[in-house]
Amino acid sequence: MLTIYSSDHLLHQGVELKDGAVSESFEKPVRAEAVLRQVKAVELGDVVSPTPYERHHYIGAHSERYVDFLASAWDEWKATGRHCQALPLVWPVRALPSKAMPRFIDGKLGFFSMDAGSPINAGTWDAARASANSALTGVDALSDGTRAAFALCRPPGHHAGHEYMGGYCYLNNAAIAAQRCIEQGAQRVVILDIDFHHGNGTQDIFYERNDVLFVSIHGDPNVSFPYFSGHAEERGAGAGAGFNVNLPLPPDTEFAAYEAALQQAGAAIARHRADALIISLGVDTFEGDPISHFRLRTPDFLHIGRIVATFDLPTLFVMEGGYMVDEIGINAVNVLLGFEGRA
Ligand code: SP5
Ligand code: ZN
Repeated sequence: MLTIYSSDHLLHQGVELKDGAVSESFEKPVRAEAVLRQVKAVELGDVVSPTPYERHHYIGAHSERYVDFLASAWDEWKATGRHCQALPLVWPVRALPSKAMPRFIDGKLGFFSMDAGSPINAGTWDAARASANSALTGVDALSDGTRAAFALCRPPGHHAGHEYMGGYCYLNNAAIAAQRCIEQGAQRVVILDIDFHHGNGTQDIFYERNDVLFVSIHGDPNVSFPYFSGHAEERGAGAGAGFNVNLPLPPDTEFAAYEAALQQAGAAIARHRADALIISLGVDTFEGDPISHFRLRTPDFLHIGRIVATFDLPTLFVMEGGYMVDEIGINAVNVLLGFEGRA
């Protein structure tokens, strides 16, 4: 299987507000390096750099003003004399009256975010672009007739919505890839999100569309991030009614219950008769993950890959979360090996 990877991800290294203090983010550079190391160790296949797509390829999944914000946020922040990472501190919650975009960077940061989980620093935009471009390059591989490809994206993308960042995400790599599939002539696409966290951003982007089916298996939002998205009752709206499928599971879910949800996802995917499948591949469902609450084990990831292969569609894997650095490589690559029937 072809892997698309860019070392530009190293340009982004975030902070995280945790237990009342600023610390290193769980979403750190060694994550992608560990996955790349395992890709090479098992000789998964060639590793190539992404094609340098321009920013108009991100529009559609995202709004133009949001992409403009990401591109200029660091310069605007720096122009105020600050050199630390830029974080939002005020948000337009339900009861506040204004829907207008503020002009000042501190206001824009809140306007274009869902949480304080996506800090912006000097290299964030370049890293986010390389990540999205890796997913776009994966779409090209599928268009050329390849059965499957792996976009080793970092930073991740599935919490980023049409007009907001959050949860370590800036550009929604999987959504940008799906949008390109459609623009290249695919009638129907499925995004299956198996990251522990609900892919609220992907849901947001496609909620009123019937061409891209979104299916997500994740921790119940009553008790797990992102808390405000991911309930089973969210089924899509307007033309998209019925084209959003959420399968929340309780804390401590083990593989038996997870597998049942994955088969349920498979049934929904089969009904959509899609031309392509995009997997938001998070491995924070692992039992040892420091921020998540499922109990999958390393061999279970092989089995996930085998089940995804039975969906029998051209498949693009897009890396999302997974924070147990010692195991992220083997768990992520196990999904790919299982898919290829290699283990
Ligand atoms: C892509 C992805 O997986 N994003 C996840 C974002 C999660 N952000 C919330 C993290 C909350 C961390 N809580 C720390 C608990 C430590 N025991
Ligand atoms: Zn996650």
